[in-house]
Amino acid sequence: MERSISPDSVMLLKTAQAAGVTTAWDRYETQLPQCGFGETGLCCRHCLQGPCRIDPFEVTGPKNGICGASADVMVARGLARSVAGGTASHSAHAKHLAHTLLKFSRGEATDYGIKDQAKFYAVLDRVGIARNGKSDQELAGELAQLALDEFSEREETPVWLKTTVTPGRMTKFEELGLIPPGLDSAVAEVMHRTTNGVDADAVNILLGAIKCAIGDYTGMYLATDLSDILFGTPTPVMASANLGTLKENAVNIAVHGHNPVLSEIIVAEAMGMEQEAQAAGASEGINLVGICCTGHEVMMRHGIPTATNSLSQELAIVTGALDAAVVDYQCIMPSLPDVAARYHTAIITTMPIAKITGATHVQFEEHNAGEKAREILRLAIEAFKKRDPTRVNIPPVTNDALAGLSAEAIVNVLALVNPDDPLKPLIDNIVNGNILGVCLFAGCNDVKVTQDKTFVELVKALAAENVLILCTGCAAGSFARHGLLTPAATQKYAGDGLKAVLTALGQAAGLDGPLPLALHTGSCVDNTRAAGIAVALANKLGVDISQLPVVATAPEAAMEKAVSIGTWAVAMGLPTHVGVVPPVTGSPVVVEVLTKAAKDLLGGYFIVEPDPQAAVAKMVAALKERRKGLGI
Ligand code: NFS
Ligand code: SF4
Repeated sequence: MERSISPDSVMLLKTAQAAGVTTAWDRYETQLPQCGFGETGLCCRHCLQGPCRIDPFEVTGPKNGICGASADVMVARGLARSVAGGTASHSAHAKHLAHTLLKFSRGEATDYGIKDQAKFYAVLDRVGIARNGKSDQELAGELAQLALDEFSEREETPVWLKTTVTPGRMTKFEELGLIPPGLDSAVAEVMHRTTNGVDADAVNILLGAIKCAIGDYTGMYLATDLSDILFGTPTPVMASANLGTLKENAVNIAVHGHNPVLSEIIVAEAMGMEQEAQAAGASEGINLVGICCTGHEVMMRHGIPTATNSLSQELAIVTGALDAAVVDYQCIMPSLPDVAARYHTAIITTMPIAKITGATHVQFEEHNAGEKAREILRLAIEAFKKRDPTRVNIPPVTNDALAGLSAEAIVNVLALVNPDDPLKPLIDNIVNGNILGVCLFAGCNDVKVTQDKTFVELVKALAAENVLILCTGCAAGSFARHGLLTPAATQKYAGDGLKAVLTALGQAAGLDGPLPLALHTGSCVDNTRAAGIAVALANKLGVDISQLPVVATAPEAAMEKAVSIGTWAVAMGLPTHVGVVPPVTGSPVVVEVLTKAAKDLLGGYFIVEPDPQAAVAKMVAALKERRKGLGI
């Protein structure tokens, strides 16, 4: 199998091989063949009597675990725990922002502030905090406290859930008992009910997983709100992508991970340290680039280039030009210090819960954020001095990438066409068929499939069918690397109807050409921005999200976070495609519930389809079915 179709990855994989550097792709090969029990979800280690495994064919091997768990129960429990893992990650990210806001309100985090007052007030209004002449600092404290209350068990529906979904969804969630008891409680409940001897009904376990995923949605919405308040709501910005954004004559620093609490301060402090970098011999000063979602956070807000994605993060080091990778948490390969040991790159961990043996740890805290950021930047400059120029091998590949299309930014562009009723142009074009429907691209790259191949094939085919594309996280990174976040891509690949709409919007926005083929709406936690647009459309039309011609896809999903997002997309009522088969095929009941019964229950359901052409056909059919339901 081809490892990647991303030209910079392809080139650096050869470099890595020649240098004897091992990457995720090599390690994947050492794992083959992967265990069939695990692949089908039929292994369990939830108690010390295990590991237990079940014969997927139930021929000669065991039909049950030692405790009696059936294949259906084992698979459902495993999937539920993945959802809990994803939810815990997003929720921790959200909680971190709430703590930052709280510290700001107490005057303990002076490097932070309210960057976007309009969004701050809009969120206060939405969550029901009256301003009553209180200072922003006081209000920030109240908002942070309300946010933190969302995490613990309480009797009320989480505020960020009930104020952000359609009335129809809320009724549905209430009827089905799917209101999470609190965001951390939702995770704890899944861990409890999936331990030995608790929930032994696969359907009930899956409902528990869906409830937890709705908690995941809630935490993600909260995270995006607080990020926008603290760091600004993104507006359209021209940036660039690929590993060619590293510069030979600069101190190259990658911010990598997820939370803008750290990366925003690094961005702010880097400006003041240009001279130090130049004094060290870097004529172009400091060059910041992003990897993974923290990269998208700073790309959306500052136009910082996105260098690469999770799967190919090691290759940034293999350029020989990366002086430091500053990481916070999530999707950071434990292998980074091993690869870096072959070069001069400093791997700098910053979070107490995310240290890596062999890395340099600089504990980052909000109360001395600026000082710590400068310390980190100095480590990068020191590392630059050790760079071996003969090993620098930056692939000559860069692409333009328009980013910054938050929900607010999209509405602002639409308002240029119709100031009184911004959503109307979008609705009109969906009704008249210029736009067949909307597809949200999300999720990771996965070493099991050729990097970017499914992403690129799907987006081109869907755009040709006049599907409006939104994208986030590694999906957006993939499109950026292939020049698909550009007006030129719209000219080349969009169907006539979609092209006309994107051109009209591009002109209204004062662009030279159309809006990009895919609208970059943010990092993975920002998937709720797309949900927000869908909710606004549904509310305006007086229907539920489950009736809208909107689908989601994670064609190369890898992480637990992608599983929890996919699950809440289904809960929100979206047909949700996954291109990598999740470990559920060992259970006929789980497969049936996720791909069929969910449709009757929630309107959303999973479409598992590794073949890109077949996946496009299924997503287009789902959009057409929805259009028919609406009579358009
Ligand atoms: Ni999302 Fe962002 Fe990427 Fe996957 Fe990881 S970086 S949070 S989980 S790999 S899309
Ligand atoms: Fe085996 Fe049951 Fe223990 Fe899982 S919980 S390891 S199936 S005995």
